[in-house]
This record gives sequence, C-alpha cells and structure tokens, in this order.
Amino acid sequence: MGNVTVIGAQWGDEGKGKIVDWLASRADMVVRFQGGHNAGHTLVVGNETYKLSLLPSGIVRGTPSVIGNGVVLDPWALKAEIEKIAAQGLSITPDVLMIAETCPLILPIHRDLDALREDASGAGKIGTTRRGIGPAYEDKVGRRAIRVCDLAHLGQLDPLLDRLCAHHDHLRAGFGWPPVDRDRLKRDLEGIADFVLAFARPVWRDLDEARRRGRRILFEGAQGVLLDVDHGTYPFVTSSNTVAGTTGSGSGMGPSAAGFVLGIVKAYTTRVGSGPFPTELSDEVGQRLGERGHEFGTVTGRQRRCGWFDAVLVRQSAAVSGITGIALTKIDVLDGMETVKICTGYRIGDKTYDYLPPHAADQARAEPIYEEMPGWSGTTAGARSWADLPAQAIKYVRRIEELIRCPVALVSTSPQRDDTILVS
Ligand code: 2SA
Ligand code: MG
Repeated sequence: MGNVTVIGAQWGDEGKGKIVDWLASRADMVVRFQGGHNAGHTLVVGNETYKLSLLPSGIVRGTPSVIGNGVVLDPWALKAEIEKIAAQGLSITPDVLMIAETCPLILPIHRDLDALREDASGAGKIGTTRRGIGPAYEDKVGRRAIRVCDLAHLGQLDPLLDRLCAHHDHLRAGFGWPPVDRDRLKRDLEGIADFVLAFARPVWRDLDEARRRGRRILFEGAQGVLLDVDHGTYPFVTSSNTVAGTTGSGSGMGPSAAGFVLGIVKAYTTRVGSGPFPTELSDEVGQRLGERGHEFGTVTGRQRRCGWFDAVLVRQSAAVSGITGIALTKIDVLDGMETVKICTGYRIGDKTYDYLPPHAADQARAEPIYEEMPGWSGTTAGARSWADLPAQAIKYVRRIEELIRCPVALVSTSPQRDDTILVS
C-alpha cells in the first residue's frame, strides 16, 4: 500500500474517523491538511470512544501525526483536546504530534466574528460550527494572519496585531461591537506560545524525508466534498478546499502525494447546518435514519438532517476530487427498511439534470428523481465478509457502484474497526 487519502464524499460525517483509524494501523504517518476543530471524528477503540476535532486520528494508535499548514489552528482548542485525550490515558508528545510552523491561528476574534455574522444573517445563515473557521481563513488569504511561527517571535508581534486589529475593529464596529482587547489578545498569545511551539516543526521536511524513505502517508480529510469552497453547495460550504487535491498544498508535498483516494460515503445522506439537500426526508423515515444512525454533530451536538442516498451528488464528488474507490459506511442503518430509494437525477422547473447545477436557487428547488429497490430483512450489522450480507444489500451496494461510476473498496458495518468488509 502506498499513500492513501481519505476524504468525505458527501457533506461530512460519513464515518471517516473509523476508516482512518483502520488504515492508520498500516500507515507510518497521518496528516491533516485542511479545516480545523470544526471537524468531528469519532473513533471507537475497544471500550473507549475518542472524539477528535483537531488532532489527526492516527494519534489514538500512536502513529506519528501531522497538522499541516492547510489547517487553521486554535491553540486553546488544541490544548483542551490534548488534555481531554490525556484524561482518557493517551499522552500526546512532540514525538507523535508535529504541527506546521506556517499554520495560521484561529483567535478568539475569529470566533466572535463567526458568531456575529451568523446571528445577524437570519434565515440566510450558513449554520457554521461557530469555531471561527471562515474568518481565520479570510485573514490567512488577506495576509493578516498570526501564524504558529509568530509565536516564536513574540517581540515582533506588535505590527502584526496592529494590522489584524485595525481590520477587525472595523468589522466589529459594523455590528456595534467594541474594538478588540488588543492587550488581552497579546497576553493570551504569550501565554499559549510555549505549549504550541513544543510541537512546531518544518513538517514539510519530515514529509519529504518520509517520501524519500518510501514511508506510507495517510492523509485525513475533514468535512466533505460537498462542503468544498470551490466545488460544494456554495455559499453553504466551509472555507477550505476539502477535495483530495488539497493534500499537497495543505501539507507541503507535491500533487502526486495523495496516492489512492478513498472517498467515504454513507449508505444514505446527512447534512448539518443550512443549505440545499435535495433528498432530505422530513417524515418518519428521515427520523428513523437519524435515530438509528445516531446523527448528531460530534462537535456541536446539532441534529443532522437525513435523507436517501443521492447518487448524483456522489458521482459529482467522485469526479471533482478524483476518488479512486469508495468506502461505504453505516449500511446497517438501512437494515429492516421495506424499500430503499436512490436519487438518480433532479427535476428543476421543467428540466431534468444528471448533475447538481451551481446556483443556490436551482439547488434549493431541485426535486429528486428516485429509483426504488426492495430493502432487506436480514442484518448487515457486524458483517465481516461479502457472504455475510443479505442478497438485497449486495444489490444495493452494486447499484450504487454503477450509478456513481466508482468501485466500492470497503463496506463498514458497525463503528467497530474490525466490522469492515474488504471488497476485492
Ligand atoms: P464552518 O464551521 O465554517 O466550517 O461551517 C460551514 C459549513 O460546514 C459544515 N461543517 C460540517 N459539517 C459536518 N460535520 C462537521 N463537523 C462536525 C461533526 C460538525 C458538528 O463532525 O459532526 O459537530 O456540528 C462540519 N464542520 C463544518 C457546517 O455545518 C456548515 O454547513
Ligand atoms: Mg464528523
């Protein structure tokens, strides 16, 4: 096995955590390359459940893990997460966690702005995680960010804070908010600097060395392709590129680093936050999916919206992010359904589409065209081989494969790591 990139191929929460954990045992390094602590990756190891937001999932098994430059890093959230994991008996040392010196920081002022904007947007709000992700990326691209390496040069922080605060004071005034408490922000940064710097390294060198030695790198994506700032359901997206192509730029490796691109796909569809969702079910079927699938946000606890599998969207995700194979998760949630539906196209006004057009208004009124299949009465939960699956469940997987034009490489049948079917 060479390098593998794991990305969500829907709106996030496809069950990446388990698959990454499963693959991490075969990898030499695990790398996060985008997003921040808006991610929520749940890993079940024996009797212990770990909920990670910022830390790469490899950390749970002691695999050296990297937070790449493409990630926006909230240093206080990092500390809290490391302390939480420590309380579960895992100590995170600089031997296992490496952070890019060029990571932009998420500061309390980014969280403020995220919340101010969301609260002021009424029905048009994005439904962000309110973690300051968007504003932090804006400051990165706007060349105003404070980065990890700035914490090693505290004497030169003042001009950076001047620029940053001038920008934020202006924005805050627009919401009737007081200016940034600059002295406090500076003190907070001074207070956290040593903690973060202990993990900071030129990780691009470690990765280059790993590549030269033929080490296997596992890239761990966060969120999903439909939340990608370029390819997702804009503007109801996150502020990073979630596609596999970001692995190189978000870590300091070349474009070929991604290797095998494994798209994680849930056997039905969920979305948390606002935005279009053509196959959303507001009836008892949707409710049943949510209950059986425990569909609540890992970070925010928000209830996720649920609906039928949308083959049109996954086909599009697979194309725009170059997915090599799919891992299908949570098929057991469909056990016992009388019939199952798959969306194969949309009707928008008097036209039909075999892709999701880009305009938010068209997306909002897209009506799904369904194909219906009989469900299965047997159980898929805990199945570890193809032969353990009911015949109708196999048909469902094969039909999905056909429609999304991408092979299914893995099927996950429970949150437990070993309940995974390798499809040869
Ligand atoms: P943001 O905070 O700026 O990234 O929010 C923008 C949109 O991206 C969505 N988003 C997510 N969707 C699914 N899962 C995410 N992670 C957590 C989880 C979310 C949670 O794994 O459960 O706990 O609520 C995630 N992160 C961002 C978000 O809902 C907005 O639609
Ligand atoms: Mg999640």
